[in-house]
Amino acid sequence: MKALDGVRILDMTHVQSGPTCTQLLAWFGADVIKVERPGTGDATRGQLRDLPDVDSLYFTMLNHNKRSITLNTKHPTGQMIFTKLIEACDVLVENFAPGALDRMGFSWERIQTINPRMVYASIKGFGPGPYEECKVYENVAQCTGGGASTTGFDDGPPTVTGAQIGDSGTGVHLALGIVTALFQRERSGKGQRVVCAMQDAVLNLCRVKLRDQQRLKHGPLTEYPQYPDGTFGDATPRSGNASGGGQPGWIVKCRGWESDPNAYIYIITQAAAFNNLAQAIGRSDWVDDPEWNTPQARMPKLGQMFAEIERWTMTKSKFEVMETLNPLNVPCGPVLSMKELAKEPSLRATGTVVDVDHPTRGAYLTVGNPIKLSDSPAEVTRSPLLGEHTEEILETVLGMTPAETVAVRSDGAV
Ligand code: CAO
Repeated sequence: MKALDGVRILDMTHVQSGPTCTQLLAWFGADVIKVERPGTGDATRGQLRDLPDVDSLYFTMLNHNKRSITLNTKHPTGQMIFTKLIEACDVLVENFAPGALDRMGFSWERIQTINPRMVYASIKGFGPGPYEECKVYENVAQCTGGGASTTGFDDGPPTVTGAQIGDSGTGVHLALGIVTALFQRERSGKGQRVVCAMQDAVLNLCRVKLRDQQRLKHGPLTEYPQYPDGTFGDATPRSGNASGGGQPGWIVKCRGWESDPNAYIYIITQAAAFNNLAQAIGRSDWVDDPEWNTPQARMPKLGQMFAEIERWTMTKSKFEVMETLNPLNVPCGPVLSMKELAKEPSLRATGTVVDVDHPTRGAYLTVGNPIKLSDSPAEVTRSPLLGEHTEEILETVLGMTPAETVAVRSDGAV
């Protein structure tokens, strides 16, 4: 048994943000029916292709464990089928441009009339306000949600991160909204509207930077690399690799950094383990030196402190540093490349990185469910081919006869 067994999702999502959400729900056991436009389907099937005429990795890695039905929801017969699907499902998820579902004729009011138990969940770029009609992609959200203005180095331009906090970050938020609404439905018997704006989700993930905006009024941000010699403006600046928490941290070079772009490690100089760290790097003199042996004394010279630490880390590989410092309770983490992560045995063992077989592309590597439930195992099954389950869904979910499915196909609705 899986946690969401019996929950049926009408998945109108495309690109990355929405599919991330419904993929998680599928891993938890929901029956996810992905509705795609006949002929083309989700645009990502054909984007960033590495192999000709084969669903892209972009698509396959975001649409595991789902079924695909092609359906023209602007065609009258397609709309009749879509109405029946709304009746048969528990959740409708979409991330079209604002108003797209209303333009198809399916407003929230109409959806509630068709199925009062329906949870209707959407991702949009912005919430209500001046930008609510805008179309939004990942990096637009990173810029408008506070990620870009606070990422990078002070003397460089705003920078977006590799982590897809706008798309996948919002998808994860929406998944929580959906299961929360389903939980409430258990008691109220009613569905509800769930909306998550990408700007809001990114800002939520940048919460500590809004914290720093308010701290700025009361003096410089002493853990930022600008302190004590640089200047602070009136907005939270970019903090380079400084830690966002109360314990100073930085990325330092390790042996081989000259040729290996990832020969680095992040080290946090947690106060409780500072003496251990000082001894490990050959600076036992810091332990009794009032210039160094309190967090307050170290604050104005974090640059000098990390330079000293780096002198030591540069003599070791990032894994040797990890092996030395972890037993001393010094939190640290090597900068791992995608190549290293793909080979990491512990991630394979837990199913976080898995091989999946696909009928037209062959085997490929993907990220499995990062959320582990002890009583709801999540095996990863391949993404569906375009319309692979059209007949199956029409017949088993909607109870149509084979003759009726032939008719709706020749009608051009599927
Ligand atoms: N049958 C018939 N029509 C369909 C259909 C189907 N099965 N599926 C989609 N369509 C139609 C939609 O109804 C819409 O038609 P109208 O413009 O006439 O209403 C049209 O296809 C295109 O939808 P769209 O405007 O959402 O697509 P786009 O490529 O222009 O924009 C995106 C893409 C992502 C910018 C936009 O959907 C958006 O802003 N979404 C919300 C924010 C979001 O999730 N962004 C993350 C994207 S991942 O980086």
